[in-house]
Amino acid sequence: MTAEAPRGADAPPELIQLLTPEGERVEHPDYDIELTAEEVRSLYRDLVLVRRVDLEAVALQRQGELGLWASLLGQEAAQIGSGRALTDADMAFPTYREHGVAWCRDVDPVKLLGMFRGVNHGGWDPYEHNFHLYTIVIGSQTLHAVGYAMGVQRDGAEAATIVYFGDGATSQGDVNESFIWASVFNAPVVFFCQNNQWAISEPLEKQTRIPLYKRASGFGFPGIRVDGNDVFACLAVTRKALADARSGQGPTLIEAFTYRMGAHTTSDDPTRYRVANELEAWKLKDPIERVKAYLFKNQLADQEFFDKVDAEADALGKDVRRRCLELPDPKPEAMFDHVYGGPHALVDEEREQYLAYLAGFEGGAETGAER
Ligand SMILES: Cc1ncc(C[n+]2csc(CCOP(=O)(O)OP(=O)(O)O)c2C)c(N)n1
Ligand SMILES: [Mg+2]
Repeated sequence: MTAEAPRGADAPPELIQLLTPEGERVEHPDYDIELTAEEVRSLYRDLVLVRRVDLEAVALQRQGELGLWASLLGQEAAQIGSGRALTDADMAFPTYREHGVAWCRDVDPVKLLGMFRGVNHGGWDPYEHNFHLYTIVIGSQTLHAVGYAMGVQRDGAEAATIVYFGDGATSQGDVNESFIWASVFNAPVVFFCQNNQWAISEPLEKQTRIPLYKRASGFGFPGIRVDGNDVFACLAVTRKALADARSGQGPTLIEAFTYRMGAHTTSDDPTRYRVANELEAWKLKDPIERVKAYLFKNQLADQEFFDKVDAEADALGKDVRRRCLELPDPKPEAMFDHVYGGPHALVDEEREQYLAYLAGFEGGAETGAER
């Protein structure tokens, strides 16, 4: 990277890429992938639909319907590519931005919105979807994932674990500890780092002096850097790493080199700390446009297909909005429900106290629920 060029605009030489920003297929000896036209169209559809859900969520937050939203704009390929590489038996541990992975795990987007609307504490059963709850505490999910992977290993199960985290998270002690445990115990886990170049307002160069994927070698397992805006490459690289994990070859660190095109969250204003030409340079590498160009150039899809996907995206956006606004407010005592996996005497006592307190108001707990 030169000092003058916008951050990440010049693709590093080690980057694994199978589809250029112009939509040209590139061969790679280790990571090639055969995709049927139907599979490519399906990946394109996923990318468009998750972007649409994300845009709708940002709009809902702006209209006061969500407390907060962390946009995935620009990171769709990293999430759909890696998410589609998972099998049903694999387990995924997300951060708060993995809406595309949630989509691949069949988690209803409205359940994600519910958390950001403050009507649930996560909203889905992790075991129903093999998709863990969102984690806001940076990096902590890497320890949960390694522990889970070590359990899978002890059960002798044929499943892998994938854990998502950001470039900023690599500076956390938890992440480094999880690398050590995964390495020493040869845990079947894939560390999927979406390097979106920013940790809120902290740029990548404040986190590392070397490319992030190179960190893995110091811990004793392979690290690779993939073009995070290339859905083919993300799919191929993650498939291989998951297969390695399942077959007892231990962990892999994947650095998906991408860019956060939006704000960190809806509470953030990136114009205060980054220059506009950086975003403009990355717009040319848009993860959706390159798949569209590839489909067009190779006559694998016609205008009718693209119009149909756009119409489907609009319908999905409307549906998600309607169902978000219809989400019921929880009963006040619901906050005590999932503190522990089972009953707990202290939590029961606190619930009773709180209900007695609410009963002191006119209308009792019902009034509390409506406030
Ligand atoms: C332990 C901890 N420290 C600080 C924060 C505040 N915080 C929230 S997001 C964030 C930046 C994370 O950046 P990165 O890991 O690159 O992920 P990204 O948001 O870019 O996807 C920070 C510091 C937090 N949530 N948890
Ligand atoms: Mg980041």
